[in-house]
Parts: sequence; structure tokens; C-alpha cells
Amino acid sequence: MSVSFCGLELAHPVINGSGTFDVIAAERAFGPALLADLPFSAYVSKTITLRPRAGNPPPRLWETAAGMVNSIGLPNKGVEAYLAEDLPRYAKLPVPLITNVMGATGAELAEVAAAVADRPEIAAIELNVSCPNVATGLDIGAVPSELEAVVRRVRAVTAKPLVVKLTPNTADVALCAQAAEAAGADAVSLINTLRAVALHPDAGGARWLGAGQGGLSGPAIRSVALAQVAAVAERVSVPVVGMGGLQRGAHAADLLSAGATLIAVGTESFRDPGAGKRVARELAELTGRATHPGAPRHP
Ligand code: RRO
Repeated sequence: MSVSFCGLELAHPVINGSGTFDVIAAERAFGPALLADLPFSAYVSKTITLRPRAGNPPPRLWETAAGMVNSIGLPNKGVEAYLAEDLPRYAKLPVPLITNVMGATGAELAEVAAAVADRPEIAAIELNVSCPNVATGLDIGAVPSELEAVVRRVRAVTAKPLVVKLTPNTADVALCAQAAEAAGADAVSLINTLRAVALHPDAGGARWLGAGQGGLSGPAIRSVALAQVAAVAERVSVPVVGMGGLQRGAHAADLLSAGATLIAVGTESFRDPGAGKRVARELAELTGRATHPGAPRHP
């Protein structure tokens, strides 16, 4: 099941979605054995920005029938404290570290990327381009020409493998993927959460989330993820990291057959912190079985 990805040799194709599995908190809760036996073949840390951010006002979560809406608002300690406090802990992980960064403009993103660019503990950088452009209200990654310019700026400041985490909130995600590739991305990852609103259960249409809107994740978005991953994989030659609502090995196999090289477990890790390990095991069993003619494909 080992897999090559952007020059990294990974033990299996299952990683985590940024912001959905906090290894520092997990070590506190479950002990150091968890880190030695990490469920993921690479670890993606949660989004960091240039300066510290408090995040959005509460409430920040809403559970839906088949998923959840979050508006966490990227609370983080900023890149300087990330490098000083978190990086030494992540460096002890037995797998490569992918650092996820975000900025409101190309200049800001390039500044964060440059700050992490020469740290040997970091194997790759993932760019989160789901930050809203204050002028248009659209995500900065939603418009292919704007995305291309942003990725070019970041490409210029780092030789590390660059993964662009595409936004699904766009007219044509494959065009965005092509723009990222043209600007020098080494890989793309998708899907981030789908823009969503939750209403207060008993306040006549008032919005529930403190920030007014958020992003939908979980099983509800699995079919959208499958469609977007397939559309992107058909149009780019860089590797694709597929994610969105997967819960089982069979769902991971679907994303791989849609053209993904790696898959990421996200919301399912909140329900089952062992989900990464389970999905990797189920996927290995399925792949093994699939080599025998007549084996059932999806349980
Ligand atoms: O922090 C968040 O609210 C957040 C981010 Br940065 C993201 O990329 N996706 C998401 O669903 N929430």
C-alpha cells in the first residue's frame, strides 16, 4: 500500500484533513502511544496565518442530519509561535509533516510560506485558498486567474512541495486545479467544506453560527467530493489528494478510483479518533480482495 507523493514515500495512502485531528491534544488525551502509532502516513497540521487569530464568535458548530457545519474561523497562534512551540512537537512524529497555511492576499500567503520554507522539519506546504476575498466575498481560490497569481507568488518563495487545497465553492473546480498546476503546484487537494448556513432552531430564521455562515462537511458531501475529485483528476497531471465525507475503506477506494493518489480522513475523526487507522486497514483489505476475480467491491 506504500505510495509516492511529491517525492515523499508514504506507508499508505491515508492522511488527515487539515484541522480535523490535533495530535498535540490527542497525545494529551490518549497518551504517547498514539503518536508512535499514528493513523496517518503524513500529518497535515491545522491552518496557520501570519499573525495570531482568536477565531470566530461562538457558536461555531452545527450538526446536520449527515454531517456538520463549522465556522471555527482559524483560531491559531500565528506562524512565529507555530515554529517556536508546535514545530518541535510535530517534528517528533514518525511521519512527514505537511504545514497548512492561509492568508487573505497573495502577499500575506507568500509571507507565511516564506516563514516556513526553510524549516527541514516541514516536508511540504499546503495552501488553504478558502479565505474570503474582502472585496468580492468569494474565496481567493474561487477565481482561476486570481488563484494562479496567488500560487505563483508562493511558488517563488519555496522549493518545498506545494499542495494547493482547492475551494469547492467555485463555478468550475477543474479550471481552478489547472490554474494551480500552471502556477507550479506540485499537487492539489480537495474538497474543503461547502459554504452553508444553519438556522437557530427556535428563533424565527435567525442564524445559529456566530459568524453567520460556515462550511458543511461529513457524509453529506461525499458525492460532491467524488464528483469534484473525478473532474479535477481528469484535467491535471499533478497528484490529487481526495477528501470529503469518507467514513470507510470503500469510500476511500471510490476516491482512489476517481483518480486520487492519497485520501484524507476529516470529519469522521471527530466521531472516531481511530478512523484513519480503520480506513487504512479496510482499504488494504479491499485492495487485497479486489485482486481476486469475483470479489465483491463495496460492502
Ligand atoms: O477554521 C475554519 O473555520 C475552517 C477552515 Br480555515 C477551512 O479551511 N475549512 C473549514 O471548514 N473551516
